[in-house]
Amino acid sequence: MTYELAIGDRSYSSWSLRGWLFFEKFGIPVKIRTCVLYTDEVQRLLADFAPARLVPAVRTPEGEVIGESIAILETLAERHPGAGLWPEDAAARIMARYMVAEMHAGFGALRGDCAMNLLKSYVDSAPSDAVLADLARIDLIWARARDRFGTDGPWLFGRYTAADAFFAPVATRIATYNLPVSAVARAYVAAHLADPSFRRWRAMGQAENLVQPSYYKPFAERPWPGPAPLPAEIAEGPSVNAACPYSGKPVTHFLRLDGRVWGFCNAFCRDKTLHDPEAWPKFMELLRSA
Ligand SMILES: N[C@@H](CCC(=O)N[C@@H](CS)C(=O)NCC(=O)O)C(=O)O
Repeated sequence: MTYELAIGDRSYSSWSLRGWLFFEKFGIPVKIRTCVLYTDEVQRLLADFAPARLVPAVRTPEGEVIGESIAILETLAERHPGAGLWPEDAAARIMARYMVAEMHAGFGALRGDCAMNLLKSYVDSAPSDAVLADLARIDLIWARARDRFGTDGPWLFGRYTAADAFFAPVATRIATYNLPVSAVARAYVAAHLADPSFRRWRAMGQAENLVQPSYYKPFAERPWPGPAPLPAEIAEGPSVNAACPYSGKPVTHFLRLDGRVWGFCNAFCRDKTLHDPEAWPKFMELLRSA
């Protein structure tokens, strides 16, 4: 038995991203269960996580259910004290908890006006004064954490902590809505976009290929502001490899990269790789060794 984590669409569900990062970044094994937001799937999935009414929701190996991302974080931190979800330093931990709580309760204008959408990036999103005020506050608390505790790494407290997981969807909003922030904040946003775990999440969202019209805005678009993926395309077999790099099962779905064809055991594994090959260590190992 392991943890189970209920999430929504990876391209749009900012709270699901936070919940997933708690497991992914801190090496806690988890089984992911997905639903499509704004469909019957949400309540069908959450029936197994009663009384949770939103994603993310977690079921512990013993069967206890946790909703609310901040409660999920505190429970994981208590149960996995060596995983490093919070900073080791007591003063840094106070600041991290403060920032996470403020994020959980606040920044309503930014969250409301700039819904997370990892499939789009805009030239100019004409932010309101309320959004600009949220950004000024975010800039201030990010700078305070970075100046005081974050000098030995790219993250708020140096190494990656749960506070970074909490602000990951804010970083994506700043990037995709091209919002004005300081140079220090821009560097922190770039660290999120380049993070391999985040890149895997985004590639899986692209593979899900779901459209939630209310998350699309009528602004001029620009290319994705994060690292450009290696150029792969869907192809026909046969492939260099007979076994899927992820499952070891026989290959049935194919892509072309570097002039060669590579196989996977299902469409989702092919497509998540297609969208960002470099984000997948097992695939890159195969590519380099073949
Ligand atoms: N306060 C919650 C927010 C969770 C939340 O708003 N989840 C959204 C998706 S990002 C949801 O479940 N929406 C489904 C619905 O409203 O039916 C948390 O911290 O986890």
